[in-house]
Amino acid sequence: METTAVAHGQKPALTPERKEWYARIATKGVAPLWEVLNKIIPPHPTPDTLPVIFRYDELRPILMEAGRLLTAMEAERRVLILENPAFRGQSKATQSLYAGLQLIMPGEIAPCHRHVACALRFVVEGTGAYTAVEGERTMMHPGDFILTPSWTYHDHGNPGEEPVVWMDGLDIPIVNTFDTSFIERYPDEVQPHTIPEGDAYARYGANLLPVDFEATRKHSPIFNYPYSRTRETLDEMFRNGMMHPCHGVKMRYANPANGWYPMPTIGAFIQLLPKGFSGQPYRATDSTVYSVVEGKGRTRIGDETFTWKAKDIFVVPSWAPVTHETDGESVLFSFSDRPAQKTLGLWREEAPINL
Ligand code: GTQ
Repeated sequence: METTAVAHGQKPALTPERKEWYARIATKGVAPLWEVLNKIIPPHPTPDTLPVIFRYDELRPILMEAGRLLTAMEAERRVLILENPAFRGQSKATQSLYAGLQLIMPGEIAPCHRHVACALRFVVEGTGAYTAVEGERTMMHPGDFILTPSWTYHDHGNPGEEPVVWMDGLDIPIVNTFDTSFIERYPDEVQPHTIPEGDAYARYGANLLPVDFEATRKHSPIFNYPYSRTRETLDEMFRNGMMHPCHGVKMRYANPANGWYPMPTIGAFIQLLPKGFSGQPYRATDSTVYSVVEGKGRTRIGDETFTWKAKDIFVVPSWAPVTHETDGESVLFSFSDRPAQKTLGLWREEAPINL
């Protein structure tokens, strides 16, 4: 038999004899690992996810047209899916996460349902709408971070006077990877409003827990993390000198019952970048969706630079070097599958990158 000396990690040469054998065994439904080993187990992540920016100035008029085209009731959810160009038609912002921009017009409701996929909402524009989760309503304000945990009944409504828009983040691709998706419609359009507004936040959001509380669920008992509180924290941490060379002042949203992320599959973050910030490059294995809350700046992702302003949304793929710069003081919200990766022992980061 003919053999050739090959460097470790190189594919064996494709001889006519081998080629003939590969073709023959393919008919039996098997394939040689050595032809694909480097592709399926690459030396570092080679994500299909592409860096991309969605400019709100371009999307807002389209979203408002959708507001005239059909009702929230007809649509069930009136959402523009933010498609990663690498996954056209697959409803993915990254390999593992879905993102969308949802609109609810004054007087509308989006009917009640529950699904295995969990959702987060990050409010982009408008006030006067609410989300209800398991009997409690919360009014939505720009910058609020709201949870819809797995299999919890939820509906949205807008008794106010302005259109309200938020970014949805769901773990749909993760749930579908496991083939574990279910959805159930509530018998009525709106679920009964049985718990006073603000109850969850009062109960779990003040560094107190009810005396007999036990953390039996996988998600946070808080379902609205209001921007007013988050923003104060960022300011105070900045005044107190918190400053990471890559991230500025960066905090993660926490589940107060166990210190972990708010939901088991999706983690969320908020960071303040001061005026004139020029960060060091950073990378991590969790592809991340960013929503610009305030300010103006630029983010370099791999070899590309994206200029952003408030309400824009951009995507950073796994392991791509990312560097932020600002013109004015800026705040970035972001979400990723980091808790899922950490739970499975997969997550890695490099900060700053040793180039
Ligand atoms: O608000 O329940 O963007 O079920 C996609 C699926 C939002 C929602 C989405 C959903 C929802």
